[in-house]
Amino acid sequence: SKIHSFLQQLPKCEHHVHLEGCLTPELMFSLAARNGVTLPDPDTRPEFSSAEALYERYEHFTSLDDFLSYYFIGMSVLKQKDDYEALAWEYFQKAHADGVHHAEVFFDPQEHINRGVPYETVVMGFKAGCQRAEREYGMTTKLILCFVKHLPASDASKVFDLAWERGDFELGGALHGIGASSSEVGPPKDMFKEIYATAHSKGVQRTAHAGEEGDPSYIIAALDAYKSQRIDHGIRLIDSPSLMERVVQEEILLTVCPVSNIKLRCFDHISQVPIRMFLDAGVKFSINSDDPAYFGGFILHNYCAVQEAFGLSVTEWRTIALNSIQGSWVEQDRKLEME
Ligand code: ES4
Ligand code: ZN
Repeated sequence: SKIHSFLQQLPKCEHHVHLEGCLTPELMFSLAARNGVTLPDPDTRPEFSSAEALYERYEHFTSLDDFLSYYFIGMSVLKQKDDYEALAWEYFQKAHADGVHHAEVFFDPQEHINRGVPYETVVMGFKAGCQRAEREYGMTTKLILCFVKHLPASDASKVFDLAWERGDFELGGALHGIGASSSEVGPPKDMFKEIYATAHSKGVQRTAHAGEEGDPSYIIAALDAYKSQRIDHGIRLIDSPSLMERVVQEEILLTVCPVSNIKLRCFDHISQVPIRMFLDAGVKFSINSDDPAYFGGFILHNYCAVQEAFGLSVTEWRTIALNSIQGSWVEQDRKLEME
């Protein structure tokens, strides 16, 4: 349709996609076979009997933690540098087809390290995928190291120190920032406070998942304890008008993932995602895919779902696209090129 092609052509930036969340059941089964990784037994877990059965199960996530239990099993098939490169490359091909010009992508090194995959293997593989996208598509890419809240903060510290000592956060290094993700309600809201303070003092860019399932106090913790420059999700801002005002004043970018919010039951329908409210209040946000292989669609699917529910004007779409360019962690020249 006409609007679909307008949204496809609009130069888009993606700020919230987990590379491990791009692992399709097809690639999962093929890597499991190749690497000799045992997935759950189909006799006791029938959803692991085929790609079709997994897709069917993905239609019925009950919560963030229910989804995460599949996400962390899925990524256990990743072993070799080539696996990481192939996964990233699959994502970039889809993103390019959807009209993404610049992508900032998350990955969870702690999980891979705990399974015995060296940090270097993970980063080198993902980086090779990024470089191929830059070479073949002229896309710009940034890798964001994500800490996971269900594992000890001391593990996260070790990964940060290792990355820092390798020079990965330096200009021209593999990494461009840090994030925090996985379970929200449960772990302490400020569990990575020391790491974020160190990152801040070293000039490392900072974002954090907050206000997805958790109340606005999680967003306050990300802003105050982490000095986070962006908030990933942030949808529970709808419960605190004063905090929403602060986010507007401080020009914090929210990376919103509408389809993810429906699949993980944060809202019943896309029309309840506060797109209209954020536009009217002047909250800056980008629209993103989160875990596209698990939620049934990449970034353009999210743009189209928002259009179907809200019927935004061309001007409003240009504002969203412009805010997402300006909120990107990329050089000024590149921003001007995309505008
Ligand atoms: C995630 Cl949707 C979501 N929320 C929090 N952490 C995550 N990791 C991967 N997807
Ligand atoms: Zn996420």
